[in-house]
Amino acid sequence: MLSALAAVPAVLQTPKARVPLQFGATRKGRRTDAAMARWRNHRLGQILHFGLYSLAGGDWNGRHYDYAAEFIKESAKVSDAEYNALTARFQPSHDAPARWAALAKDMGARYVVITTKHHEGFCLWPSRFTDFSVATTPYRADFLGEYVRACDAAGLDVMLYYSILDWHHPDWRYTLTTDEDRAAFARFWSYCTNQLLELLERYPQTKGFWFDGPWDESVKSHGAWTFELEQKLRGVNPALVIGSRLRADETGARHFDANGELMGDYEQGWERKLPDHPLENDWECVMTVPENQWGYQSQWKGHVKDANELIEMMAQSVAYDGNFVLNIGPMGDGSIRSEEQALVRDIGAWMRVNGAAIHGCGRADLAKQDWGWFTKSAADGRHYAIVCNVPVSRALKVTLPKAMSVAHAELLDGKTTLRIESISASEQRLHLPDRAFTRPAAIALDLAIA
Ligand code: JFZ
Repeated sequence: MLSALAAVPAVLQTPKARVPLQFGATRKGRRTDAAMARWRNHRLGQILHFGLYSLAGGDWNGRHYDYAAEFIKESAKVSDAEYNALTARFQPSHDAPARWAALAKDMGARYVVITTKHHEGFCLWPSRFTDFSVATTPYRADFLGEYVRACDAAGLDVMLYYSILDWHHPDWRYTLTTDEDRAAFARFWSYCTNQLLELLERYPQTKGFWFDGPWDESVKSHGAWTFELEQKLRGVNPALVIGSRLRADETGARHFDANGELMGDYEQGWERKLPDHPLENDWECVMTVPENQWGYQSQWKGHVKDANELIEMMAQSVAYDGNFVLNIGPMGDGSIRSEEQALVRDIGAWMRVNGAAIHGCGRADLAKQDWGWFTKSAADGRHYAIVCNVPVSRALKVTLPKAMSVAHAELLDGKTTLRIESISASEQRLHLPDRAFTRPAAIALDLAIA
């Protein structure tokens, strides 16, 4: 049966019927322009969740709520009036934006994503379209603007996170069942459109939008609107990088249209997980440190990742052609907990020595080895090995295609040249120095092709 099918020439096999779509993907394959290449080469980013929830840290009226702390309004069933009263306490220190930018820079991040408005609806910029913003808090100034300027000064690209889902706006709907719902939601969509255009006008250096919260029936049933919104933003700045999470098509398919094609510039569904093979599309993973914190959470729950684990996730992301973005949840006063500062410092120290194996690198098209990951520089084709599991023997077994071999191997840390031992036509051993490795080791490789 199988062989009979295989004998039919491909052109005679009935292709899967394509769904005709007006609001599906606008492009096949990756974007090839300079702005997208720049985003792709960043490879390491930082995402910040900051809002009124950062003041609560998962605590409400003497009780602690373990769930993701930015959901406190829902978890603790806080009334609108009580929640809105948090604005009276919103007064982060004025040097927070500069400190945060320095922290991202320190980590070796090349771009940052910041929550301009999370599900709670509170805006970090003084929006013309709502009073529920930083303008009506004791802070008063444009917090977002100060952060964007600080990032500019530090040479970091800024992407703006914007939640469509909005627990504060009276016209937000989860479902649209009545004409009144539909009219309200149309007003709500104009509100979002106005705010996004306002953000672009205020912060023209914005490199892209990171949309969130578009998963409810109300948005899904308006695939056309998500299409039009994306087009409108690209009309203002065609270089914008916009992930797949905003989009639905007219059939309600999200991220990928009904024909399986990616909508938007990169796969934005890699949330706290990584793919197990290189992807054809651009993609980005966003990762939390504990299990329950995007926004500041006073009590971390579950497994808390350490620097080595995060460095390995970053290496895997690069090896599989994606970007890795680490989340930080500053406290309401703008300070950052010591555990996160330590992680950032440790990752940064590693990046300063080994960053060449990450920035501007991607998949190497070499078989995965037991000790870690191969990456390859897009600029000069140089290969790197990132060793996350150092063998007790200190001997790395390297198996390459028969015609290929390692001609030179040098640790990025210490510039030590490694002794190379040939085992067979396809196998070599790279001998690491006999010292303790407390972090993954990155090795620059020169490959020879026979
Ligand atoms: C969303 C938000 O609800 C959350 O607060 C945070 O901002 C995060 C970055 O995004 O949470 C999600 C969204 C999508 C998935 C999981 C959590 N997902 O696709 O698995």
